Order: sequence, then structure tokens, then C-alpha cells
Amino acid sequence: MISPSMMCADIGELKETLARFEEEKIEYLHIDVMDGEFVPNFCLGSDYIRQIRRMTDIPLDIHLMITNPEMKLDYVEIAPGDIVSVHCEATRHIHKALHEIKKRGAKAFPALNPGTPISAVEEVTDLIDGVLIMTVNPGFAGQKMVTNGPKKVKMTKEFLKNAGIADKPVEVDGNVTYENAKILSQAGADIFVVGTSSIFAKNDSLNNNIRKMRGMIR
Ligand code: S6P
Ligand code: MG
Repeated sequence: MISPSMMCADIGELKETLARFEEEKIEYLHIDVMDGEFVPNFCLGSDYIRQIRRMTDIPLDIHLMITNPEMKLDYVEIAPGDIVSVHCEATRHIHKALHEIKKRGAKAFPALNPGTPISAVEEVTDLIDGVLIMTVNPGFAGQKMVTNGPKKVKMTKEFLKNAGIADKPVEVDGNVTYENAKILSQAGADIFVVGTSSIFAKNDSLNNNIRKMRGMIR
């Protein structure tokens, strides 16, 4: 599955971009929410989510890079079928945060920074609908993948299998180039967040870039 990072999309061409995504049957739209505290940067917020929801039926993949997300979910328009991911490093209450997401009908994904081991989600496996593995340190587009990315994906697949939830997808986010997508796919990744490193590069059309990405992750 492909989840384009909307912070990388030209806001002036949003309507056109969404039409291309619908043509290519894009599975999710990845919405990066940054609070300037958990990560240094500020990014897409409540209004953007509300407005993009009116423009398309593609489910949202809301990546909350904010502290204490369990206290702020009411400011996010969450719809059934969305993915909502919360960082284990951003809350003392990961169990509550995941529970609150599920209560709203969305798929709850814990997100893990490159330095956080998969064991961080050991006690909440009954609540998770997938795991988001960061392949860069969160905060910015256009970074290089950390070296432990593919190995961590493999370990996460193994972890999910041992927990009896092998069917839950592993999502990867950060520097998913065409080459990295292939490597991460071979490691077992299921959902690919794609940004400046691939489909939003201006060298070819958006449709062609998406098709090229599909070829890498099959
Ligand atoms: C990073 C953020 C990501 C980026 C994405 C951009 O903090 O969570 O979702 O937007 O990684 O893609 P790229 O190809 O520029 O790394
Ligand atoms: Mg993200």
C-alpha cells in the first residue's frame, strides 16, 4: 500500500494531485502533524485535516508527532477506516492513546523512532492494528534513511508473528526511495509513506512515479 506524505505535496496543486491519487487508487493520504515540541518543526493541523477530508474519499493516515496525543485527539477529525499513529516516545500513556484512537473507530498504530526498540509495544499488542516504523528521525522530509531501517522492519514482522498478529501491517516512513522501497518490501514492510524521495520528484509525472513505486513493492 502507498501513503503519500501530504506535507510534500504542492498546496497550490492539491485538487489536481488528489485526482491523480484517485486514478492510481492510492490507499491512504499520510498527514504529518507536528507540534514544535515532540519534533522541532510545525506541520499540518486540524484545519488541513478537515478540509482535505472534504476533497477526497481516500482514507487518512494521520501521523501525530505531538506530545501527549491522548489528550488532543478531540482536535483531530478522525473517521472510521483512518490510520492514526502515536509515538511511544511522546506519551506516558501509550495504552490509553491507542485505546482512545480505537474508540473513535480508527486503526491504532504505535509509531517508533529509530532509537526505540520494538519491545516498547509488548504490553499493548491487543490494541494495535499495525506498527509505524520510522526510517528517519521524525521532523523533516528529505532526510536519509537510518541504517537499521530494513533490519528493524524484519524484527517487527517477527515480533508481530510471535505475538499472534502476523496479519497486522508494518508501515515505513522516511526516505522511501524506489531502491529503499524494494529493500524495505523484501524485509516485510506493507505500507510505504512516499515523499520527496520518490513520487513527488518532478522528473516524471505523478502517475508514472506512482506506477514505478508500485513495481518496487509488489
Ligand atoms: C518525517 C515525516 C515523514 C515525511 C516523509 C517525507 O518527520 O513523518 O512522513 O513527511 O518522510 O518523505 P521523504 O521522501 O522526503 O523522506
Ligand atoms: Mg510521517
